[in-house]
Amino acid sequence: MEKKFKRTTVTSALPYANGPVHIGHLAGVYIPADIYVRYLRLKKEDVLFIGGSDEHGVPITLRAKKEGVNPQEIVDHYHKLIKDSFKEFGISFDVYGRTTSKTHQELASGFFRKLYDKGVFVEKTSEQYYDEEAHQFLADRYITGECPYCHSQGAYGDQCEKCGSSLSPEELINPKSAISGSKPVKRTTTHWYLPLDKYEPWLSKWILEEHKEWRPNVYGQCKSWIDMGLKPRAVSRDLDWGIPVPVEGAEGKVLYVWFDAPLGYISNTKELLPDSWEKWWKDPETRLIHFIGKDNIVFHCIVFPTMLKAEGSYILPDNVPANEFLNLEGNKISTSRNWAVWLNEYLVDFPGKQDVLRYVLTANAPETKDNDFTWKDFQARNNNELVAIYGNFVNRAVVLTQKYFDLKVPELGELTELDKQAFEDFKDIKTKVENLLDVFKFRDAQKEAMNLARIGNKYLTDTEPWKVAKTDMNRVGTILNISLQLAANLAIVFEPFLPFSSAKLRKMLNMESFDWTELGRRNLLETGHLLNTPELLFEKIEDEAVEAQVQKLLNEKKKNEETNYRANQIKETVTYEDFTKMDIRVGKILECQKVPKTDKLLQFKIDDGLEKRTIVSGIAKYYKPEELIGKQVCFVANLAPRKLKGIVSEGMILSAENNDGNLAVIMPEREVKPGSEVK
Ligand code: B3M
Ligand code: ZN
Repeated sequence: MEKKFKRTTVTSALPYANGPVHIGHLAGVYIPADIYVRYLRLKKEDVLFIGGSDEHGVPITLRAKKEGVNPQEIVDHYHKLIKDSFKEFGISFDVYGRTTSKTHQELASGFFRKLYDKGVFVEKTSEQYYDEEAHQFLADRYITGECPYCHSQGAYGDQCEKCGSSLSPEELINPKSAISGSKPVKRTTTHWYLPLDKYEPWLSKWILEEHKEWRPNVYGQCKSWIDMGLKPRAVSRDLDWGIPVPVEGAEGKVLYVWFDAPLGYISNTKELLPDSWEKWWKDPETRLIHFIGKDNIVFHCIVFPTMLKAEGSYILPDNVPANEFLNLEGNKISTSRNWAVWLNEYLVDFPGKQDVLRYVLTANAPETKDNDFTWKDFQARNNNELVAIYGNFVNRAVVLTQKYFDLKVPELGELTELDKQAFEDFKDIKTKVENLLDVFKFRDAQKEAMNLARIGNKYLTDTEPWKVAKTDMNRVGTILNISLQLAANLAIVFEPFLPFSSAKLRKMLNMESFDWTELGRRNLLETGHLLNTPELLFEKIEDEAVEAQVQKLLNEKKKNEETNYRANQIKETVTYEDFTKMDIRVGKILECQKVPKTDKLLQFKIDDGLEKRTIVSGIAKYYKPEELIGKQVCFVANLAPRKLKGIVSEGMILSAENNDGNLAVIMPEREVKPGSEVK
């Protein structure tokens, strides 16, 4: 890649300090960012790697409430835990800060004030839910109720976690305050909005025309946001945890967490370099790269750049290599259901095996689509790749050198065709890996590194030095010299990916200095150079170890099912009169089709005995339309009509919900007349 930049600022998303980090975080954000930064450092480029904890936001206050402590205690605890986990996994931040720091409070507050003084914000008064018992406005997350799509209880005002629909608090059926449990009322409140709509022409040009090279998932998401039309976004909230809005009369209001969090990248830089931070953020010759997960794309590609642009003195991101999600054993990783592999627990169960996880997560990185982590794959990649290829090759080369040459690098003699081929095979390794890393293709780049080990392994198998040793020691010397050169190349090329193993290998090879520019060279180790005693780079992972992990997850699943079941307690008693208010009837399904652009909804035409009525139901995941046509079902006939995705639904089809969330539609045991009452 042509070098038009003097330095690179690399940021990785600031995790919320309300829980430990898991493999999804590592795979999605921190490992790719770390590989990239280590690569640039090896190339002796000027780079700064910024991380930190996101310590504001509603999830943190909710957690604090649940545990009966104040938010500061929560973030203090998790900030340390997260920071330590990253360190253990070799995520090589130059700084790992926090958004409750004084530097950050000042910077974020000053940034807001500057936009305010420039007249960037639009001030708007609107009606929002207010909890009269707790005397406070309710953020979207603080309101729960029934999901209008899948009808599960406990959906949040911004999202239903059961069916994944994004919601606004107004859509919830029977909204309740998560703080006091009372029914919220509407009250007016004033907030400041970032007018994204005004910046739309600029955003459209900057992203859609000038950044066509962004990953298709990132570009595509931006395009669809812009195509849908951008709306002003509130950048303040009525909350008591956060950075106070620095405007007179704004008591009780704080900066929206997504306004302050990305500014944390800047304040953490300032924390590290109080005098020279600006060149990392304001010099046009600095390149800015944000590593994030796909759920953060809109904030990093649209909201934050708009803030920076509006402020006027900052550079904008050059690239935002966002990853898709990593699933675990076929299911979405979930903190609340404890469906995750937590880094702190992994380290207890697999001490010293940080590189194995790094390797597997990169080999399986969700770069272009969601991917799945399974313990079987983890074991297979360790045993069949790290141990059998990389480790085995290095071990054979060093052990044979110890055996035949007292750990001294032997002399290179005359070359055979096999030798020349081996040199030929690895001479392009540098260009190959660079071309991939420069465009953020980490899994392919790691594959190339592993290929180098494959080349070495094959070379030793083809040349069989242990047999040649019976007749020709000079020839053995040549073979081992070439093998050791290959091993030295492996130590360099794997450094960004597997830093712990590379350090071990360099120690074994007694390589004091190493440099990316030397990659591909055939004389990294001089003849006569003394190696250290061999050590195994990797060890086999036995079945029992991974079976224990799978069992741990299965136990978790069972616990979840039990809690779900218990959580579904019997509702309050109702009178017979109340019950008779419900008009439940049998209808016959005449037509059924998927509602376009949703994956949950089916639209039905039902013969209700009198006429055809339309009902929309969130069961598309469980039934194909053709399975239901002609069937008789039970439905609530007197439910007030509701609009779902623009279609008026006149009733609700009844189904039973299994522990695992699967639905089964209720059907009469034998055919009855459409319109028959259910009582
Ligand atoms: N804390 C959301 C998340 O952890 C948020 C990222 C902030 S990056 C500035 O997904
Ligand atoms: Zn739902």
